[in-house]
Amino acid sequence: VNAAEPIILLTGFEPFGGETINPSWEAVRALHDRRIGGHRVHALRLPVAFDPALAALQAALDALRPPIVLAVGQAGGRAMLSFERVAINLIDARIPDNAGRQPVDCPVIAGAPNAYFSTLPVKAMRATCAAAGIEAELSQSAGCYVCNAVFFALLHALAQRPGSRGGFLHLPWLPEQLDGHPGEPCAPLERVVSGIACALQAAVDVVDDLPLAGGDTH
Ligand code: PCA
Repeated sequence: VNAAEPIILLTGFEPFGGETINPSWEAVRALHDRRIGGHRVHALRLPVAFDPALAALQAALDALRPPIVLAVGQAGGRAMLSFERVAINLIDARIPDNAGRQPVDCPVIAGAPNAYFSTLPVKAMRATCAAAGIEAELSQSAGCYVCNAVFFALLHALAQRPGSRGGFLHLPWLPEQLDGHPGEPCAPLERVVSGIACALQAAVDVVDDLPLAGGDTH
């Protein structure tokens, strides 16, 4: 690790649920090695499997010591980039993971807190995307499948590393996935890649999030 050029760890997932691609990996791999705000982006592909994903994430945190981590996943049906605010210590898998495991109602990490908030500035990230013409929203739930588990394990690990911050971004389908999901919303790859770059720039620039109103009323 070159201490003069800190790493932004940017994770995406392999395909799951019958898809042949995952927009998160397609987008983050396009940013591998990019320099953003004095940091170098390292893209990592995670399996959609509970234990292997957490192990791969932990290994990368140990090896790269990234001060900023953004994990990215697919959330088919969402209409725009969706910055997650909350990770919960709960797994309730509606479908088996890619290793065939389907845990129901168990903790991500036994004995850990019930929840963590994103430590990346979700409102500043959304505002930076909006200024570039890229629609994004905030989300209060990352679900209770592998994405939430990775988000939770990330924030639990970073809680022990002062100065390191982490967040999660869910993505809509890519246009080429709509054959199997007619009529659902999608976002083109170039827009998603630009949005992630904007979000990472905001994550570097902003430590205390902007006091912009942004919560849902329901
Ligand atoms: N989306 C799933 C897991 C992997 C992914 O890309 C989720 O939202 O949990």
